[in-house]
Amino acid sequence: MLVLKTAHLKGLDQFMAGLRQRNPHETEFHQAVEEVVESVMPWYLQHEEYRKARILERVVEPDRVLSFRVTWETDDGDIEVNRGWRIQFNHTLGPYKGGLRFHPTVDQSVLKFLAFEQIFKNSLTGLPMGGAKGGANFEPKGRSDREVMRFCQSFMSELHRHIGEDVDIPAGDIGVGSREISYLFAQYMRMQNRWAGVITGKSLAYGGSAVRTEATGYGCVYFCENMLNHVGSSLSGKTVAISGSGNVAIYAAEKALQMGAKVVTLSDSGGFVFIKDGLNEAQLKFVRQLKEQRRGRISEFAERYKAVEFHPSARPWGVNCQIAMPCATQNELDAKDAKTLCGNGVMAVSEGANMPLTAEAAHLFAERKVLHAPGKASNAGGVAVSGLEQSQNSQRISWPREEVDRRLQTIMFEIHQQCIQHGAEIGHVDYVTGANIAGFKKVADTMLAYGVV
Ligand code: NDP
Ligand code: 2IT
Repeated sequence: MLVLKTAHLKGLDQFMAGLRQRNPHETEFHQAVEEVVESVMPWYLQHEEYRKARILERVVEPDRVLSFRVTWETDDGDIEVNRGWRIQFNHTLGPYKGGLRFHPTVDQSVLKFLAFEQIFKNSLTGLPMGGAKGGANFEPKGRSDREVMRFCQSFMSELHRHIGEDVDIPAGDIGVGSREISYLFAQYMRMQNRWAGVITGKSLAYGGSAVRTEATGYGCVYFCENMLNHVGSSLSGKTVAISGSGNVAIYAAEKALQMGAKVVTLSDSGGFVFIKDGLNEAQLKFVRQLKEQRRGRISEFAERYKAVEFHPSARPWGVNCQIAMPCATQNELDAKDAKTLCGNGVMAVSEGANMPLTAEAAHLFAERKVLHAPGKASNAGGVAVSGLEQSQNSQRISWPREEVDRRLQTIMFEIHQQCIQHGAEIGHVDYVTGANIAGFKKVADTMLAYGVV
């Protein structure tokens, strides 16, 4: 585990005090920065060239923060006003790239944390992509398709002037799936009068990539399998607790089943379901239709199957499992949950969501030497296949499913190798440190090469 010496702690404290002062109230952003900086500080302080160039100070300052009003009309003719953002954080390694999130909890702090994480995640994929994120404090739940369409059209009426296939390429995230991507893309074409590979996560019919829908969940499972293989184990026969039941959770569950694991939980903001005998194919199909087509609640899954228990207003981390995959949202697994999981003998935690662990939970897993993959490594499969979608769009071709899946597996394997290279300790791999240093180093070296910009 990472042990910080006095000089490192002093450096970290000073740095974080300045960051907090410059960005008051942005607690999620502080948390994401601190996780990266505490990992890289010992290594950073050994490299005078980075210190002299003030790489850390520069990399935590976004290139630009765009904030705009989104006005739209409900089916009843009422006028609604939301706030939209695009944070173009860092384009050192390529055009800005990152998803859009529509959720009532979205604010500047949440999007800055996500865009900051995205810089290093995208760096780890090895593809030429900078870091960005955007979204709105819009609640799509309970809205009709037409309301969501009008919201997306209004959102894109402003966003279109800030993005482009070689400038900034958004994609989906929480609350932004295939329906929203289609509305957003159509409005971009209408405003610009041209087709461009300016959004990823498109449907196959109009330029999407095979496996993009599945990529984040599949990638999270591939990464977990790499961690387990490295210690002479595998997912086959293991009990897995998954949170969430959206895009990432569903395809993590599907791949885990294919690899012979037993998936015992799924959840949504209403609670979690416990599937004692393990999720089967028919049940997974039911959940997929429930969530993707009917936009229903996970409690309806328990209503349909007698053997499935619903636990309202609770999180799944109390169940017995060897593997945990948090795939819902940030800070959804705290120190108490981490203790419970350790008490139940958890071996590995593979993050499908972005920053799903509180800092205390992450520290606890590090102390107990649990294999813990941070999202910037284990959920990078989604943006990686987005990068592959861009490549296919540029060439005006579509690769077959097998080809994209093979490339995804290779990318996840190579991210795992980079984590080992920078995070190996005697008898253990610190994946958080490994991912942070590997992701950071490439950005820092390129910033040095660019000079003072
Ligand atoms: P979806 O909108 O498809 O699903 C989100 C899931 O998380 C739903 O089950 C939702 O429940 C639950 N959830 C969301 N917010 C909360 C909350 N505040 N409390 C409890 N449950 C919540 O999103 P995705 O599956 O795409 O995203 C899930 C996570 O994965 C996010 O952290 C995202 O940033 C990350 N991610 C996504 C990628 C992608 O390609 N989509 C790529 C990499 C990371 P409910 O429906 O009740 O709100
Ligand atoms: O958090 C993420 O990596 C995503 N939401 C996917 C971003 C993308 O551009 O595909």
